[in-house]
Amino acid sequence: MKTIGVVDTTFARFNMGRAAVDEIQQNVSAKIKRITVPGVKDLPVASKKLIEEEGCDIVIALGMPGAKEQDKICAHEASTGIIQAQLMTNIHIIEVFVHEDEGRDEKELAFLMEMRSREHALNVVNMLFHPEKLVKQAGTGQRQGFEDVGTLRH
Ligand code: RDL
Ligand code: RDL
Ligand code: RDL
Repeated sequence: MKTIGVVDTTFARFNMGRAAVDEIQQNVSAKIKRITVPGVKDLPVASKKLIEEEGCDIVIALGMPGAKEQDKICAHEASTGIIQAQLMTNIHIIEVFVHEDEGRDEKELAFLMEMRSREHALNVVNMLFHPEKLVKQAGTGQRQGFEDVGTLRH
């Protein structure tokens, strides 16, 4: 059986990991290893440990960069680390970031955090079990959370 790693943060203002686990369980039967770390900068090593020590075949790493300038820098550093962990392990770590200032208000932010977590969880399921489904979506302007933007030419 394939194993999917799920790592999220206590910094986030919505339980992104729970949404991702729920979406995975609704779509596929896989083993899930879930952990939670304090913030986005802790996601890279947590993901790498899920891969190397827990045998995960893919990982979904979820977090919420805050709205301040130092949070944006922190998020960029976290992203760089997540990419490095992928290159070191040759395993995908799907990064699900929702910036706190992407929502107009708390209601929209919560909606976005839930929907982006779920839509990327589905991407993870498809990457692992149905990669041909992503090829079918090539060039279609998919977005996670808000509306897809669509293709330029049919
Ligand atoms: O290793 C402990 C912390 O440094 C780590 O958890 C950081 O990711 C925490 N953190 C910040 O220090 C910060 O300035 C976070 C943010 N901003 C942020 O915007 N989002 C986070 N963590 O998830
Ligand atoms: O690992 C899953 C995603 O984080 C990853 O696919 C990103 O490349 C998706 N992405 C963004 O998160 C973003 O803020 C993309 C863009 N911007 C972008 O401008 N173009 C992309 N992806 O192809
Ligand atoms: O065009 C509006 C948004 O798509 C754009 O602002 C994106 O950069 C928003 N975004 C992120 O900032 C991010 O860190 C997205 C993702 N991750 C993502 O994974 N998928 C998105 N947008 O559709």
